[in-house]
Amino acid sequence: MTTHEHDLIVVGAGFAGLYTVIHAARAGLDVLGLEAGDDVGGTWYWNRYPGARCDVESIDYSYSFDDDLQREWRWSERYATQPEILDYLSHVADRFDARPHYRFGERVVSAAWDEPAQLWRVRTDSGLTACARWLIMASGGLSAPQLPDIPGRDSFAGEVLQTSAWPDRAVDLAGRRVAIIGTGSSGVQAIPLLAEAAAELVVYQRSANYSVPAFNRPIDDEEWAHAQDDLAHRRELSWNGPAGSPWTSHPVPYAEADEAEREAVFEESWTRGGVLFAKAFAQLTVDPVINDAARVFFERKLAEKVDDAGIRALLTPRDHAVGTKRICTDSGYYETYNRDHVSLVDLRSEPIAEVAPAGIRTTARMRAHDVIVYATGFDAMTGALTAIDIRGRDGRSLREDWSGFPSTYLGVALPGFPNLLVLNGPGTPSVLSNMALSSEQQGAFALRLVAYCRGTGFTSVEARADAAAEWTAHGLELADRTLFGAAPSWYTGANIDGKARGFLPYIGGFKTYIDHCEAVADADYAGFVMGRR
Ligand code: NA7
Repeated sequence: MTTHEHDLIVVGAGFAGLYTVIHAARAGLDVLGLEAGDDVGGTWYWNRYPGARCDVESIDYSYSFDDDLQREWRWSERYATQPEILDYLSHVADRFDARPHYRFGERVVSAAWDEPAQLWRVRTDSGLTACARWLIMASGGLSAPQLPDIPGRDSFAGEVLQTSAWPDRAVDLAGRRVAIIGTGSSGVQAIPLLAEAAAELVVYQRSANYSVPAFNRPIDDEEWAHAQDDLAHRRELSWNGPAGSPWTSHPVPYAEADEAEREAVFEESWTRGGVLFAKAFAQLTVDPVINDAARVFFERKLAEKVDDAGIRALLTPRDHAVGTKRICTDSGYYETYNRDHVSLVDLRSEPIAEVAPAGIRTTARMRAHDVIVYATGFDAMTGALTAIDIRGRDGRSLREDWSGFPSTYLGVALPGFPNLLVLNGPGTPSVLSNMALSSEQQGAFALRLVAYCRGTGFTSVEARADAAAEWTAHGLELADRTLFGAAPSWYTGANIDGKARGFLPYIGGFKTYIDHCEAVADADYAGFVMGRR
């Protein structure tokens, strides 16, 4: 039996996949979407833990491609919750009739390039097979969860929960002794709500992070009306900015500002909330002097929030400069440690020895728990792709290629893998940017390349190895000029044992990156090799 041949297979139904499927269908392509979840949403489908919210403002963290869509969807809060974002993506899927193109509950396990047929042959965990001329991986940068390999992990007799695979049902923590491992963005968002619900909460912290309050609030009608009037301008700033959002750093360089101005800038940036604190001054994540001033400011704020000096010391980041791990955006995180039933375990001084049926044993003592929550992060940017057996030309394995540092051209194309396009992959600025706009840019770039090849009669296209090497070296060189490389973060692969180290995202800025992509496309895809069969 011959398998139906699609023009395009898109893997993933998050922001990037959904955009791409909608626009491929609009362009008249026969597109098949494959998604492991049972519905659209991507990150926002899986990460249903209490407190899950986006750390980019809701007005910015939404598609810009359709003006009616922008105007009809009314965000209720400054930072949208996971359920609201999931509702939004579901609305988008309905509005643009995306679901009929998808097969849900299909996790792709392998994909192989068939050179004679000029097709990708894809298989899922249910045994479904499909083929298409083009394969677009929109499988997410933070979608391969990592569970730490702790001795006895599976022996725990109580309930095990994971922020990145939170059950789609009410979880009743009343009267229960809860442990949480991990204090990144997910842990920091969940901890205040877990503390609210549980009889006791023990937080197991390996590294302290910088967290800045969200100053979240409902968007009232006046603010909404103003944002609507300003939307075109706001979008223009976002598309032309360094991070896909309308906010920029203070225009006066730190060195030229006096003490009072510096203080005012940090204060204003702090009260604007969240990740933007890392952008208070340009060069904050480049110049150690500015960074240290931000650290001092942060530590003063921390002192106002946490009563106990010992806990405060443990909550003070020691292993990285401000903003070089993603700043967490919280609602009442530090204040939670003032509650009597919440305690903090410092894994630097007492590492976990084992998980036992009754709880967690550190090198210092045993603590009994009814529930353990893992908020231990992801094999970021590469993990979703290396989980799949992807074979390019002559059986070349992506997994083997990426056992070293991934070489990509513009983050989108890989030498040796014709007609495979990766969205928001390593070598793109996506995880440092507003993922909604980034996903539009990535999807549009990929579809433009597909249209170019179809229009010119090329049946294959792939990145030249030298172009990929040059792009990758350029990205690493830019990162070397910043303080990011020294931080043991998921940006550098440091959170995964044995992963090749190196700064994975492109740090040159969102607009600069778009300009690179446009220049390449305008030059008939310089750096790509086209083929015809
Ligand atoms: P993160 O930011 O990678 O945080 C994971 C946390 O889990 C972090 O505190 C880790 O400590 C901790 N962790 C990981 N492995 C272990 C082990 N073995 N023992 C103890 N603690 C561990 O993931 P998130 O889900 O919170 O956020 C990911 C991104 O999503 C975030 O940056 C936003 O962009 C949205 P570590 O710091 O490595 O010492």
